[in-house]
Amino acid sequence: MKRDLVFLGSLISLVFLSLLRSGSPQHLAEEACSVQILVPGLKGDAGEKGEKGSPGRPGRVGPSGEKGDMGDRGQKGSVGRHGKIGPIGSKGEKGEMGDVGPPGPNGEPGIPCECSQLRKAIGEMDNQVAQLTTELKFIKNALPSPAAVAGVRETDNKIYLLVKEEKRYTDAQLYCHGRGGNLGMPKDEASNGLLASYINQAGLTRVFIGINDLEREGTFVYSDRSPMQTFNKWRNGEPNNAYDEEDCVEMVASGGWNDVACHITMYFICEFDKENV
Ligand code: GN1
Ligand code: CA
Ligand code: CA
Repeated sequence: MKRDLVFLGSLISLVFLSLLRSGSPQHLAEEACSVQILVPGLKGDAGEKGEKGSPGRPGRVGPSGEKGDMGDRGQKGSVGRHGKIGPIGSKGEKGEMGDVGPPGPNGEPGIPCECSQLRKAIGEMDNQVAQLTTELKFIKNALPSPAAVAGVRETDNKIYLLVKEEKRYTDAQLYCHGRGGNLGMPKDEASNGLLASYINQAGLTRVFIGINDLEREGTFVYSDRSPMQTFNKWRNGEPNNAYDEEDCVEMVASGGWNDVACHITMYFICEFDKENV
């Protein structure tokens, strides 16, 4: 601003001076009056020192300082807040079976079946079983069968059959074997007593039983080839292999055993395992 004023002043001075040189004095005087006070006055003397000004504005922010040394380690903080719940863990092993629960409620009533035919068939079968039972009882206890069967005797696991047909030992054994059994083989006191009773009740004195020493003289075996055990019912003095030809065995009414010739004929007793019948 100040510079602009100085420039304006100088310009006016130049105009004034050029007018002074080119015009007449009279004309000059008129022109000088028309310019008047457009030119500033001369610079005054320096004034007295002013009072101290108010504080200036804050300076600009200086550059960042250098990084200082690391401070001492702070004190341990207080316990933090409870953390978030972690992710779901893996599946555990199968547990043991629990106790049996209480019984459930009763089910809905079933649909009535059309069982009349079934019931009828069952009824008929019941009748047949009853009839057969009666007939079997009759055969067992009253009449001899066409095969001259005089009833049977049973233990828990055996059936004994007295066959009133006179046969040689080997034929008697074949007869029993052909029906799935053997000649009777008393192997203990109980079965021996049962056979003796059977013979007595039939009014007989002797029958073939399944014991022989056909293969080796003096070595008696059962007809199923099983060896003699400690149990035996030899009569006194038996076996004596009389006439040097006695390789088969009979049971007499007392239940005692005697070796006899195999070629003679007599009645015999077969035995059957119940599980094979
Ligand atoms: C004798 O006595 P008896 O017939 O019942 C014999 C038996 C013979 C049998 C041959 C004690 O018996 O050993 O096997 O004849 N008994 C005696 O028929 O010698
Ligand atoms: Ca003999
Ligand atoms: Ca004898």
